[in-house]
Amino acid sequence: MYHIIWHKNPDTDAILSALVAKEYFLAMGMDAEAYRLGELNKETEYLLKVIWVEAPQLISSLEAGSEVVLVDHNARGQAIDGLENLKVKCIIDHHSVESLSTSEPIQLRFDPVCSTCSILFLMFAEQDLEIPDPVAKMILAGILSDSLAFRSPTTTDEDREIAEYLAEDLGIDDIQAFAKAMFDAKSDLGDMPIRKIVELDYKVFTGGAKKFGYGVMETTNPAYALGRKNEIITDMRALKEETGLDAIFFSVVDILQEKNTTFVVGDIEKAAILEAFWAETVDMVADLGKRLSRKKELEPPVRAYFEKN
Ligand SMILES: [Mn+2]
Repeated sequence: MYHIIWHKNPDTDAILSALVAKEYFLAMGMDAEAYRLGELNKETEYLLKVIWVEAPQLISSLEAGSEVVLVDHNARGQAIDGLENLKVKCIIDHHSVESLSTSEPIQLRFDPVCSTCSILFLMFAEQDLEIPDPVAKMILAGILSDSLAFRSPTTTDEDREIAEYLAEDLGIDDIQAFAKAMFDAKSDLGDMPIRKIVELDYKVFTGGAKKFGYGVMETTNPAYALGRKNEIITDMRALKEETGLDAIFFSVVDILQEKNTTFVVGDIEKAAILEAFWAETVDMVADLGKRLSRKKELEPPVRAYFEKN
């Protein structure tokens, strides 16, 4: 039985791609179940409600020797604890590969598309499998979420074609309106505790000998984060200290205006931001212009900086 799991701090694409992968493996005649390793974000919660899909069972670990499929990640640091005791059977992902070693031959499916959901669409299509409506909706939502409705430079023509094909099939006339409702759900944070905000979409990376955390808040309401700037910065410093990081970053990405405002907590971060993006920090804030994608535009220059410094 395949246990399909995603990374820690999962985003919508991670969760939906796990649910879609489960349907794929079931359609292929295998036994599969999707599991969740953490809490759902507001966008995903909204989508599961709209699509009428149940959230997967919450787990924190799996029995040693369990067969697992990793979706939307491949780095050990982002995977479930105890991965070394599990049997990885398959990885379906669209992120860069830092290092990958397995003791047994496995199935790998990587494509440089905007979302893992796009890859799963291709897998369904290649096998001539029918895609039920809820699955089509999950794939569409995964694409729109990861690509910020085609605004992110990670978007390829293929992603756009898949999304348009699915939307037409589902009778969704206005893709942007469908996406806007998702983004608004994601932006509605209320009085969420500050640590949850910092870790909303947060990953830890390695550059040379340095470890850095990078959180992103994609939102249609940037004023919310800017209004809680001091609290967020205080908590980023605490998180950096608690987890022994060399640096920590947090970008507020205004989806609709396509604008990146990044919080800069100290001198190391300030130097990194200056050299990686040629951006000055004023009052602990740097304007990173139209950079929307952590994967393509934010993390690589910062990693390159730390590889040299
Ligand atoms: Mn993804």
